[in-house]
Amino acid sequence: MPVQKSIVILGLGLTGGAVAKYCAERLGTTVSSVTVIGGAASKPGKLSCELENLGCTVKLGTEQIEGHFDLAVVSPGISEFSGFFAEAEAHADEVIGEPEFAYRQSPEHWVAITGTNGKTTTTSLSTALLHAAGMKAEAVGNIGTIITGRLDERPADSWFVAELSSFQLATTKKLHPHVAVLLNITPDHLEWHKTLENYAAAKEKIFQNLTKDDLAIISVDDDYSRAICERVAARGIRVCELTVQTEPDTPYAAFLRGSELIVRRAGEEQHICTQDELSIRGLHNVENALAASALALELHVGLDAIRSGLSTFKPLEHRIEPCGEVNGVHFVNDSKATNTDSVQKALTAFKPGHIILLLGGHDKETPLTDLACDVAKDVRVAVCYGAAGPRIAEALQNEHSDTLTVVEKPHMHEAFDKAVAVAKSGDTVLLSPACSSFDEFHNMAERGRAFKSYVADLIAKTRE
Ligand code: UMA
Repeated sequence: MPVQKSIVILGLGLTGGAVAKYCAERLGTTVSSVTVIGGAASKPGKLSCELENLGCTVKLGTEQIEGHFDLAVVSPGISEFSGFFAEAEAHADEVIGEPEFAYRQSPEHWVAITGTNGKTTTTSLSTALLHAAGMKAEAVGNIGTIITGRLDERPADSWFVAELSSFQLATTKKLHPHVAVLLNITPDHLEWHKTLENYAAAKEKIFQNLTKDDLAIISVDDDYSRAICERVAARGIRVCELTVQTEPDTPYAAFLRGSELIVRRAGEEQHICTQDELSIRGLHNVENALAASALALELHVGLDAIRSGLSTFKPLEHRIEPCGEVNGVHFVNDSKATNTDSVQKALTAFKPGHIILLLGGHDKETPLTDLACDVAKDVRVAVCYGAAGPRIAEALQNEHSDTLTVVEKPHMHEAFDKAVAVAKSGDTVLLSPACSSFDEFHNMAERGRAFKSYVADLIAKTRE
């Protein structure tokens, strides 16, 4: 008779729902009881009814836990420093997150990818490279597919390519991928982690169980990642240094030489392709492609499959996504750029002096000095809008650039109209807002779709 565990699940979103269903199906075998605590804002709905019908106890509108449990599984949105999380620690023998839970159920064939920016693209691209070689692989995790929800259908020889956020990594203990990637660390999510040090420490956990048989692919282009790279290498783990700024002299490295992408393994160089053979644009995407190639080579994918995957991969929605052309002006949706670092990276994808940039939205109050410096260098007209518009406009004006014009508009639609009015043939109108969208939209996807609808309307009007 297997040991039966009592399980409490915190959060009633995608994660909570999937873990509760998985556990409910095992009631009476490996699970003795399933309790879901929805959180202060949770209300009855379709999911809570479904879980009750499956035999779960569902508590809504509360963060209070009663009784004691063998295991708590906490949704990633719930901060480790919150009272809700503390409740789990007080009422369960062990507290873990969902990727850790899924890993314990099915620990074979995992690779994992984290970083402040680029992790979704790198996860999708890595999966595409494995598919190009005819391998079974699925992109899971923070990308939007709950890992636990895929366990039952997982073929034995299939790889999980897991995008893991800092929230998810913070609650991992045994999770042990064969290849782990860290793309970059820049300030983000401080409301959850409280300090940048905590945020970086959570990301570093992706490497905590790696052994000498595994490969760590780590950027050396920012201070936090470089420090992690040194610590992981000091443990005797094989580390592939990832960079678009230098040429490392380490036996494992993934770097750019001129415009050529090169991955070095055990001292031997593999010439992957040139920058213009990639289907995705911008220097940050070169880094993503290098990371995905290094990961694929470790899993024995051949160079032909890698090259074919890199040249045919389609940009993801809302990430430097081309969405139309009118009178020689190109429109690009980069609504996913919700922090300044993403915008600085997006700017590298376009011709300096020919960019009309839409910036603004909900003000995260992050520093703007570095962003303003790059915008002044590359952008011809910056149209600032929304709640953060005035603060961004002021930061840009403080650059006193002769080549940059700064304009303010109240909302994104007026900002778009202004961008269209000033754009000339050969320019790119780029929505890369550096802010979250909550002042005007529900989320970044709704904002991106709104931008695309403005472009579609403009195209329709020019055809009339
Ligand atoms: N809840 C509370 N209090 C809180 C937070 C959440 O009670 O402070 C409860 C509520 O019941 C709420 C539920 O938890 O309904 C939602 O849980 P959640 O916020 O953890 O979200 P999920 O629906 O489970 O989705 C999560 C990720 N969300 C977050 O990390 C905030 C999704 O990433 C992820 O795709 C999904 O799991 C699958 O792994 C989203 C995200 O914004 C896209 N991620 C951040 C990012 O990419 O920057 C990290």
